[in-house]
Amino acid sequence: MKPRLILVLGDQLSTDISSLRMADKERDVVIMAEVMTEATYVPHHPKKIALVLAAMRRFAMALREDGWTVAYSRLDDEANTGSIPGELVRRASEFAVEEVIATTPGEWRLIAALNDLPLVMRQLPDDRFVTSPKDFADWAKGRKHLRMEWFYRDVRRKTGLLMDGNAPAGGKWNYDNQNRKPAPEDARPPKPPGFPPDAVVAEVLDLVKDRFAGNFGQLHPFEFATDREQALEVLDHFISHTLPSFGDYQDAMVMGDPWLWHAVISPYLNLGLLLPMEVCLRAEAAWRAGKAPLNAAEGFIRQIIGWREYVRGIYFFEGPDYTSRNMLDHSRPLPAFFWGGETHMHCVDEVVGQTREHGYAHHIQRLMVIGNFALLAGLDPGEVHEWYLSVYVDAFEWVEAPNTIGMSQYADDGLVASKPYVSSGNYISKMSDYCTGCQYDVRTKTGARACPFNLLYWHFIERHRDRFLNNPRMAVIYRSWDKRDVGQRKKIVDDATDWLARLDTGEIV
Ligand code: FAD
Ligand code: DLZ
Ligand code: SF4
Repeated sequence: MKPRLILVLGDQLSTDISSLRMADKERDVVIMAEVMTEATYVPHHPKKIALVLAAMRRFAMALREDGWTVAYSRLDDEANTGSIPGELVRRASEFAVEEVIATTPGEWRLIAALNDLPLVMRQLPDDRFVTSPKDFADWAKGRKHLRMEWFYRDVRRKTGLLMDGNAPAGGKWNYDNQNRKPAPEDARPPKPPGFPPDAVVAEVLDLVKDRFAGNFGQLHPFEFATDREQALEVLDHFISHTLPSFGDYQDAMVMGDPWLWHAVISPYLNLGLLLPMEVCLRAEAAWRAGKAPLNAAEGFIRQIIGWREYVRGIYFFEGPDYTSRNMLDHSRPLPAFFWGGETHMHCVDEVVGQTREHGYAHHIQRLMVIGNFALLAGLDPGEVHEWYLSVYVDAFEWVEAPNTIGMSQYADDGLVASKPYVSSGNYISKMSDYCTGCQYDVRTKTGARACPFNLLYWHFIERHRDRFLNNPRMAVIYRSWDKRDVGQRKKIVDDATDWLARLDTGEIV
């Protein structure tokens, strides 16, 4: 029998993936390829490229040790054609293969490229998730609103996670109202474990340094886990030391501490080194053993079987045009400070700086600092989407796009978010220590020292009046704004307009 090619992509590093399950160790050839098209479709953070390539190399080594034949293309191999389809065609000829078995990629671009190949191609479902795109489509059918909360409750029932019979554990589905505390001043959250580079990782780091030195982002120090064993160590550490406070301080932001009480497992989940159900079962077991409170376990599990599954459902349900949506008609280009240029806004500077250093920011930093600014300032959502896809080590389009286009930028007209995630500086001041030492004053509402978030918030509210006035969750905001003195309102909007004009001329703002 002729061999078949078994494709394993850089974010499909699970031994139980559907393509490998269908394969025959004696007959088939596993193909893995480091290629320039994947390394350059956006200017990825160097840590992200290094993480993906190092984890791919380790995974290939483990497969070989397990008896598989692996055709592995390194980025600098002379014969490397530079793309996944190119490598499939090249290897098909090398091994006299006519058929390719793949697990469906997590991006429309690559799904289409595989379908265009002059080879027999079988794309199997990626069943490493708790729900399938079909489950989501069935759930969505006939619903007016596709709200995450209702989806999440169905997944709780389906999986039995945090269920006592038919009822949610503790009597409530969601404990989010307990999860909004700022960090205590003397907090010392335990740092997640780091892994100093061994020879495999060091070689990849040299390659990335040579080829991608111009990309935004700091390559060293590199301490991410690059195989399942190390990823499990990160998970163990989180469950034992960090989960108990995860719920309480989930939304907190602190200067100089990027990780706080977060799990920092999204890169490993998204590469396939960890699986969503195992992670959730660990959190539930910690709660049932009395080692973590319910608000922490529920908050964590909701992020994974709620948000993570839901955004994947949205991505595949909405189709390839989702990333070009722009319902608010925003078109301002990304300011230079997104790529490390100077800004006087201390919060933005801090989160961009941390992103440059680590390729990581937690959810509230992404949503309520960077995303909030982008939405208030009317930045082009397509550019914002490409930025998020580039700069975070966990960024793959199926998860990044609905979070950016939908949740953060409201560019899908409220499909994901029931109201835009915008706030004045007050929210950032309450949840972080960023305003200390900022050149702007968060308590000042107009004038040169006014916090730009304060100005832009009302500019946003005013310029989108027609769209949001009748949104039930926004009505109270318009009522309070409209009660203000006309002159005061005009002054705020004029100051915001001036600030945006200065931003547009490239002045440091
Ligand atoms: P924790 O806070 O410890 O949460 C645990 C896990 O829950 C995460 O590892 C992640 O797998 C999951 N999770 C939490 N929130 C979400 C969410 N909104 N969507 C999907 N999964 C979630 N997450 C990505 O994995 N990749 C992305 O490219 C990405 N882009 C984002 C862009 C924007 C604008 C926003 C607002 C959020 C984005 N997120 C993305 C979601 C979230 O910010 C990250 O999952 C989280 O910060 C990862 O860090 P952690 O592992 O420490 O998460
Ligand atoms: C992100 C990424 C990078 C940087 N490099 C590779 C690569 O060289 N080879 C590969 O197979 N995958 C890579 N990836 C991950 C893919 O971009 C990812 O599989 C698709 O975006 C689908 O999610
Ligand atoms: Fe950010 Fe405004 Fe606070 Fe400065 S004052 S850190 S711009 S919220």
